[in-house]
Amino acid sequence: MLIFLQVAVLILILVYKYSLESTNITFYPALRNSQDSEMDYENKKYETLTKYRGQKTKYIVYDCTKARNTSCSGWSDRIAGIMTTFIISILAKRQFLINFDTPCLLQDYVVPAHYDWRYNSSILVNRTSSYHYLKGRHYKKIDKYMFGGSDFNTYFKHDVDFLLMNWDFINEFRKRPNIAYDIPWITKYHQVDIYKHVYNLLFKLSSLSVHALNRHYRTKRRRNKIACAHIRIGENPNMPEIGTRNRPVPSLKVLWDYFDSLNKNEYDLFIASDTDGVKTFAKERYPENMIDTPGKITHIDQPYKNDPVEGFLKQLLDFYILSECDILVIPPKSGFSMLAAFIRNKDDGIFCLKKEELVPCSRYTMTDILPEGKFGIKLMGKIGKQRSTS
Ligand SMILES: Nc1nc2c(ncn2[C@@H]2O[C@H](COP(=O)(O)OP(=O)(O)O)[C@@H](O)[C@H]2O)c(=O)[nH]1
Ligand SMILES: [Mg+2]
Repeated sequence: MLIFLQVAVLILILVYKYSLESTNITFYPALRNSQDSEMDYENKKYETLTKYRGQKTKYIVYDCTKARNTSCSGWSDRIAGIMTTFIISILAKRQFLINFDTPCLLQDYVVPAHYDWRYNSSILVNRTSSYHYLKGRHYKKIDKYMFGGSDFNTYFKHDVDFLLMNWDFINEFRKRPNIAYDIPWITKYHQVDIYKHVYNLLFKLSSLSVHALNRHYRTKRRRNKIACAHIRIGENPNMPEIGTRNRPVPSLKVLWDYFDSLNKNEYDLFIASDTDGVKTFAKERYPENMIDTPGKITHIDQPYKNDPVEGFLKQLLDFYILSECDILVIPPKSGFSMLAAFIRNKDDGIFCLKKEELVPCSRYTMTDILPEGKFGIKLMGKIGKQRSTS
């Protein structure tokens, strides 16, 4: 029994070490001097890693919990907030954790892939803590620490600092003084590759989600390829969002014309939408080819009469299916499918739905073609006002 345990622990350590080394992204800041040889640098990296791991008794926690009774917004807001919090934790040299239990516990649906981010309230014993609401325009409370180079630990004064954010700032972090020393990978990689890498470093589907994806998607596939579109209409009877920003209602004629032109023996079709009507129309038009996910369309942050847990699984399945499509059409001003495109394995095969046009784009050009939203040009509400950024 003892030998079995020792072998299991050894395997776990090797897997963890391999997962850290096999990632191009350095977890912890490696303090490189210009005179350092590659070898000095590698040694320093190793020392830094060991030192921080041993000393990290302070924490930065992405916090989206029922207990705070505040809105965390939709899936891509949450992942953008997690990414920003992850970067802040590295700059503040603190351990990064996620506390996410609304509308359900995150780890029931996605589990740690290569880094254990699960928060447990036992860390609060004998530690001080505070909560920082930094959603939307409230990020301005810490912009001098994020981009101006001030030391985060003069703002985060407690042992455990909980934060809620929902915007992406990768392109802004690049402008921070010394960022090339603090987090070299931020200066080297494209925003979309950083998302893909960090997302896969943090998350993989839980067995519950894998089971659901197999049952409702993989076993339903009939053809070699799949063409998908995400259609986000905004305020509508399925999702009566409060205070949502205006979304241009896209003309879907170009989409249906394009789907009409695809070889139906070659392609399955999938429409993810916040609106039943769009999906019903597609099912009637392509009855043999359409795939769907079960459950009611629901905003995970504003479920109204719907079951939020069912709604959470539905949007997660929609998100993962969108991330696997051979062809993916994304709408303007929605982070949901843009994030799915960030983490997809193919760079091309994307179309940006812009006004009356389907503009061919790629993982690397889509944020230029559809710049408005949390991953690009942010739509500012007034600070202090509870404006939803759902
Ligand atoms: N099931 C499902 N839910 C969606 C879809 N589009 C939006 N939603 C819901 O609306 C939320 C909006 O999320 P978010 O990722 O913030 O995208 P954005 O508000 O469009 O930028 C998601 O978390 C879902 O709850 C969709 O295609 N399918
Ligand atoms: Mg949103």
